[in-house]
Amino acid sequence: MPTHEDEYFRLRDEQLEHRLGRERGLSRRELVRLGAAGALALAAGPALRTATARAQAPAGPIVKPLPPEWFTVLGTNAEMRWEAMRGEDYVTPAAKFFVRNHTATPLIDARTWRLQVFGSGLRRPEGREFSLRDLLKLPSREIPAFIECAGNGRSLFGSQQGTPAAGSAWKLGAIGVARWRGVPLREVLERAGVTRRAVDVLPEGLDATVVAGGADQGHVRRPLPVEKALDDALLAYEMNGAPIPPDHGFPLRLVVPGWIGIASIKWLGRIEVADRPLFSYWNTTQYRMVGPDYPPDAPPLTTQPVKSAFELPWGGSLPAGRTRLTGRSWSGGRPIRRVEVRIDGPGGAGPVRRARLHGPDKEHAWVRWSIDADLREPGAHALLARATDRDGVTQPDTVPFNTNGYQFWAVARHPVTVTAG
Ligand SMILES: Nc1nc2c(c(=O)[nH]1)N[C@H]1C(S)=C(S)[C@@H](COP(=O)(O)O)O[C@H]1N2
Ligand SMILES: [Mo]
Repeated sequence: MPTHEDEYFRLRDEQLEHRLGRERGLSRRELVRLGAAGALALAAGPALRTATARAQAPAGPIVKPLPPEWFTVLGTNAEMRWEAMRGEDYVTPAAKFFVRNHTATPLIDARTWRLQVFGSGLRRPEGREFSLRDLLKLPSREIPAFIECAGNGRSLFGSQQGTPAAGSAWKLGAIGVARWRGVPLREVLERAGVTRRAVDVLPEGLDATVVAGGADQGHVRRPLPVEKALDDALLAYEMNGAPIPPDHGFPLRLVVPGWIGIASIKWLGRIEVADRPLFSYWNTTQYRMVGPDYPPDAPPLTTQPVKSAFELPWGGSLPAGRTRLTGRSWSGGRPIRRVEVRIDGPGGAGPVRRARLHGPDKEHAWVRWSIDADLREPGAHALLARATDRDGVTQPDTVPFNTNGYQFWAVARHPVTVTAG
């Protein structure tokens, strides 16, 4: 019987073969002749045969196809169009999952790749290395969790509150939920000899270093407190039951449930465990609230607030008459307790009605909901959904401005035009 890891590497070979065939215009026959190992060497060149895996230069910032009916491309990022989730099951298929890349997706050879765990918070600071095979032998867990960019909804600071914020102009599609399988970070830290003196854990990506604010900020990395690292952080090697695709962190990404997306470092190469607080561009200059309503030393952002989205095109049209509106709501804290929907039309605000919740309502993921509407008046409408989680946290009508446009969690006014039936 094939072991989990045989299956894993077989799948990877198939994926690689498929992608290389597309990229290089090789036929399946030619690829089979080269063999998976040959195909790998062709992809990577001699460098990959050294013991430490290195990221390879990718063709573009994102490897997977980005069909325009599913995605809006924003620089090196791709936002999911919410209408792509309509009729989908609980999770977002990997093919439809948004991508947020500071630079570009690296192509990494899983066979030579190693994870280095080191630092002053370990019994032996030189630490140890783990291969993917090592990790696959450790106890695994599968959890549903969203990855959501802290800047999701940023453009609504401008369109809804009249105060545009700097950064990628996401609407609400910088989120997806997947089933992530991997090794709890705790298992790896314990095997690496984490001590009681450990304070911060710093995961670092193998993608290119980031030039920002006039300086090279180094590799994408962001410390998290050892408490969260030992609690529910997961070193994920599977997304929705298949190896994580390149764009989402192959061969290994961190998943930090409930926290802003930047915590979930992709393409992990190194994890420092330190006996003192650690800092990077991503927990000092970035990902803190800066604005007139925030103190000058606001703490780094962690848990995501409560939000909702309709599974409809932004600014699309709906025929007048009876229609079923669907959407999803989520919270970085607790599962969702209720969702209230209001429809504002040319004649003013409609009544507030409870949406019906469907299926799973998991912590650190989302819940699906629906509501039947009867749209009578043609013209411009706004669809509003307000979610409340089980801690009683409710989406507000407005949120205080912050210059980087993080965590827009006010009730969104989703624009639609009702056309005469
Ligand atoms: N190594 C690395 N990890 C990263 C990033 C990155 O650019 N490089 N982007 C982060 C940000 S800002 C977000 S929102 C999520 C996006 O994950 P996704 O592309 O799988 O949707 O990955 C995070 N992890
Ligand atoms: Mo992000």
